[in-house]
This record gives sequence, C-alpha cells and structure tokens, in this order.
Amino acid sequence: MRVFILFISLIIGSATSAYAERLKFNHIIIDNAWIKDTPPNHKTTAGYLTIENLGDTDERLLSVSSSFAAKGEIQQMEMDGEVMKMRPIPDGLIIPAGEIIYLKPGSFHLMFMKLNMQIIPMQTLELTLTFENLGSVIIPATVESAPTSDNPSSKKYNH
Ligand SMILES: [Cu+2]
Repeated sequence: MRVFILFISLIIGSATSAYAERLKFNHIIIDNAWIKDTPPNHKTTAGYLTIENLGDTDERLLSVSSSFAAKGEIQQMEMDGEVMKMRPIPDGLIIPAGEIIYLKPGSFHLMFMKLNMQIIPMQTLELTLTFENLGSVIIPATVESAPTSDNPSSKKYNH
C-alpha cells in the first residue's frame, strides 16, 4: 500500500454533542465516531461513525483495526427470516462519490472482537481505518453507553 501523508484539519462541530468532532482527510470527512461501552470481561463491542465522500470517485472502507481488540470487521445487520443477523462485508463498504454513509446501531457497524480491555464510557480510543484510495487514517472515537432505545430484545445481537 502506498504511504500517504495526510493533512488533518479539525473542524469544530456543534457544541451540543459530546462527540461531534469532524475530521477531514483529503476527500473524506469522518464524523461522530463512537464505540459502545462493555461490561467487564466482555469480548466484543461495536463502533459507529459517519463517512462522507466529497470526491468525484467512489471510495471504499476496506478494514478497521485498534489496539483494544485483536480483530476488527466491517459488518452489516440484516433480517434472516425473523432473526436479525450480522455478517462481515467481504469487499469493503462503498462510500459513493458525493454521498454520506451512516454506520449506526441496527445497520452498518464496526465490530471489534477479542477485546483486551473493558470499554468504559468517557474513554477516547483510537481506530485505524483503511480506505482503498485514501489509505490508512487514525481517528479518535469516544466511548458511549448505547441508548436503551437502540437495544433490540435479542441480547445476542444487541448492537
Ligand atoms: Cu456486529
């Protein structure tokens, strides 16, 4: 992979949200990155963010990694009959030119497995996102407690 030197400009977002930091990396804007907190000894969690592609060509999010989890995946939720299931997106998540993709509870999300620490609210953790054209960028993500309204009845797939 080519090595990119990225000039990061911070745009101060709305003061009404604790995690409204917008990050601009060339043609990609990343906003509202957050990670769901976990109980002690929990092995998985999920992360969410908004990705906007200001460019003229489609971009693709290929992978995610972090220091707090041995494995990271980009996943989507979908109904399999009456059961909500999640599965990896094998070819990466396409962010079409000029569009915004929302990774949010019940939809596209980042999945972190084999956690090596408890994820506690108010922490800020770093994620490495690798894009097809942009290359790899490191972003801060705030740990938040998931709103109870986003918890489906199934505990097994509660993200
Ligand atoms: Cu998942």
